[in-house]
Amino acid sequence: MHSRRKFIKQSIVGAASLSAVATAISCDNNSSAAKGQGKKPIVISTWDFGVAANKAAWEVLENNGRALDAVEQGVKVAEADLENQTVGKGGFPDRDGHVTLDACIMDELGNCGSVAALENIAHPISVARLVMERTPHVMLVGQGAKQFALENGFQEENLLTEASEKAWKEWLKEKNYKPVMNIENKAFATEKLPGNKYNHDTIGMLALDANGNLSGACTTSGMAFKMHGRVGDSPIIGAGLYVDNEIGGATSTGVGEEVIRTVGSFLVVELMRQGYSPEDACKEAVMRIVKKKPDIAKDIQVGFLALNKNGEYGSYALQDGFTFAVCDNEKQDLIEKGKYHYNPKKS
Ligand code: SD4
Repeated sequence: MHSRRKFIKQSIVGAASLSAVATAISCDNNSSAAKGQGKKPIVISTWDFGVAANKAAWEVLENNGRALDAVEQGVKVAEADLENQTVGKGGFPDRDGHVTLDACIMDELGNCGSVAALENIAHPISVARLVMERTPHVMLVGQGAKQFALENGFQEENLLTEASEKAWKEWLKEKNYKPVMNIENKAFATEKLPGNKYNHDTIGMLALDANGNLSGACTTSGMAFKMHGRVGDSPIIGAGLYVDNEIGGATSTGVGEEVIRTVGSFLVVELMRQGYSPEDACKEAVMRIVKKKPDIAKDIQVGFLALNKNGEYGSYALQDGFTFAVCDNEKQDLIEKGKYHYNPKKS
């Protein structure tokens, strides 16, 4: 790894109706939002906490490891982070007080595995990988997923931390279920939403390894205080994650119901197959949501992140505030503010 001197670079990119302010925080003085694209290996992941996750993935990638191992190791960092209250252990519970986790993983051969509404198991992504590798199925849910995890050596543990229990008890006082936009981006949340209630967040990660193979992983505790049994887009192959080793991969974050309705990540990959750049493909997927549900689109966040077979990446979100982290040979701590977003309130 090269020197970790940090700098902040801001560039204004003019783009007619779109807000186009790119902010990059990087260890590389020469990097910019565009430079370094097209390199391999590379790993990208959603939100600021992607930086720490990318580091773990990078350790695998820089040692010529497989993208599949990289994404599993990477997102496990977010799953283990108790301060992260929307992924893995420490996640917010549903409205009945259960922490239920969703995750999926997909490799370069089109193999995939998934778990949904999994309770008491700290690393759902690793269970999802075992579903892929050790069963004839793609998806296990609820009790069945837990039984499978226990049979395969995972330990049962309490995932509800004191902090998340406290937040849930606070929420019970009003029982107001309204997703807050960009709650994952702490700077944005602190500035724009003082006293906010964290209520949604996911890590989606895509990696291209030195051999040119792609894999992806996605893991979350889903919407905070959701109905018991609710499953979002994150564990659903094609919605929260999709990888086609000939073309590229995509993942999503935000209000999962809208992503499921449009089969968002599959759509992004198929658009890249048609020649769209990663960013344009993400934009088209976001606009599909806007076209179908303009009223809902005003009040929610959905962000897509995509990486193509050439190592080029891009994102597009419904609202301002989406960020993602990038790590390759040139930049290891990069956080990019999603450059482009649709802002329904302004149109
Ligand atoms: C879900 N998509 O469960 C997830 C939540 C999320 O940023 O991504 N929040 O719907």
